[in-house]
Amino acid sequence: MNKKAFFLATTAVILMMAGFNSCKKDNVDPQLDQYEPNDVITEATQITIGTKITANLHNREDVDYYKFSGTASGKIDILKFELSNGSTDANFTITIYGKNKEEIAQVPYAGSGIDLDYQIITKDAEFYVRVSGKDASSYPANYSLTVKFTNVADKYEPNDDIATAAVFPFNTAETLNLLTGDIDFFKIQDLSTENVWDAYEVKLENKTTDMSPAINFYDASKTEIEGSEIIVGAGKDITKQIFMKSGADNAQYLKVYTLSPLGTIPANYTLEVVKKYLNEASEPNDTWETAQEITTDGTYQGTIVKGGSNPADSDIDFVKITIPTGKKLRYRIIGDNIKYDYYYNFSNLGAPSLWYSDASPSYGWTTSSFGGSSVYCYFAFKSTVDLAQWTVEFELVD
Ligand SMILES: [Ca+2]
Ligand SMILES: [Ca+2]
Ligand SMILES: [Ca+2]
Ligand SMILES: [Ca+2]
Repeated sequence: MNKKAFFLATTAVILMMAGFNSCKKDNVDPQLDQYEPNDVITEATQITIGTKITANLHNREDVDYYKFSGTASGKIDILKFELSNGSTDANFTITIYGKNKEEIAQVPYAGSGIDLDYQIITKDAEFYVRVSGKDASSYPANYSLTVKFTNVADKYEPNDDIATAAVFPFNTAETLNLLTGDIDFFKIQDLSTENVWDAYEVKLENKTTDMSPAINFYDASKTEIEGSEIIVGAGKDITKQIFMKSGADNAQYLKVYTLSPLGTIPANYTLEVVKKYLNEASEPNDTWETAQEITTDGTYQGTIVKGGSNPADSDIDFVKITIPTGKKLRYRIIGDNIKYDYYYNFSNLGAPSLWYSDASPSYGWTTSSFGGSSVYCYFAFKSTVDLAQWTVEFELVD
C-alpha cells in the first residue's frame, strides 16, 4: 500500500467508526433509562449508597443490575432497600448479592403496584442488587430505588470485641442497642482515685420482650472472671453488684449480648453503672505506709468493701496510733466477720513488726504497754466477707 492509499483506508475506518457511533445513538430506545446497559451482573451500574435511582424495566425481559458502594462505617448497621413502584400493575422484586457477587437474599415479590421495603443487618458497604419484575400490562415499568444505611448503631459502636471496648461513664443511663450478630463490650474504670475499692451496681434495663440479655465480666487483663456470666431470660433486666479497685491499673470489662434471636431490631436496652461510694474517706489505707493516722482518743469506723483471704485482692484498712512515752493504749474492736493484725515500731521510719495476726475482735478493753517508751501501733482490719464494718475505740491512759 502506498502512502495515499494508506491515508484513504485510515480515513475510511475513522468515518466508519464515526458513522457506526452516530447510528447507534440514533437507534437508542427512548425507553432505555440512563443506567443501561446493566442486564448482567458484570455490567452492573455503579451507584453510591444513599443515591436515589429513577429507572425502569423497559420491557418484559429487562432486568437491572446495580453495584452499590460507599464508605464503610465499621459498625453493624441496618441497610435498607426501598423500591418505590411507579406503575399500577408492575410487580417488582429485588435480589441482593454481596461484594463477591454471592446471593444474599431473594426478596419476595412486593405485589402489583406495591412498593418494596427490605433490610439486612451488615457491616459491609458493597452490594449488588438485581431489579426484576412481572405482571406489567405496559412498559416501561417505572421504579425508583434507594439503598441506604440507617445509622442505628449506638454511639459506643464499634465495640464488638474486647479490644474495642468503649469506656463507660458512671451514674449515667445510656441508651444502647443490639443488632443481629452484635456484641457490645464496655470498659469500666474509675480514675477518680487510686487503689480504693468500691462497689458498683451494673444495671441493664431490657426495652424488649424477646431479647434474653447476658453479661460476662472480665478483669483488667481481659481474662473472663470465672462464673461471672449473668443470664436472666427473655424480656428480663439484669442487676449485678461488682467490686473493683480504682486507678489506672484496674478495670473490668463487660460483654453484653443476647442468648435468643432478636425480634424487633434494633433491640434496645439501657445500661447504667452506679458507683456506690461505700468506702471510708481515709482510703486508700491498704498498707502501713498509707495508714489512717489517729491523733485523738475516740471511736473510728470503716468498711472492708471487698473481703477475701488474698490481701492483694481485698480491702485492708490500716490505722496508726502513737502511744507517747509513759502512756498506755486501751482499745476495743467491734465488728462481725472482722479480723485484725497488730503491728508496732519504736521508730517512725521503716516497716513495723507484726505482733499478732488474724486476731478476732475483743469485746473488752485491751491494754498495750511497751515499757514506757514511745511506740507506733498499727491495726490492719480485714474480713473474708464483703462490706464488713469495723469499729475501734481508742483511749490513751496513764
Ligand atoms: Ca436493564
Ligand atoms: Ca456492638
Ligand atoms: Ca476500707
Ligand atoms: Ca482500705
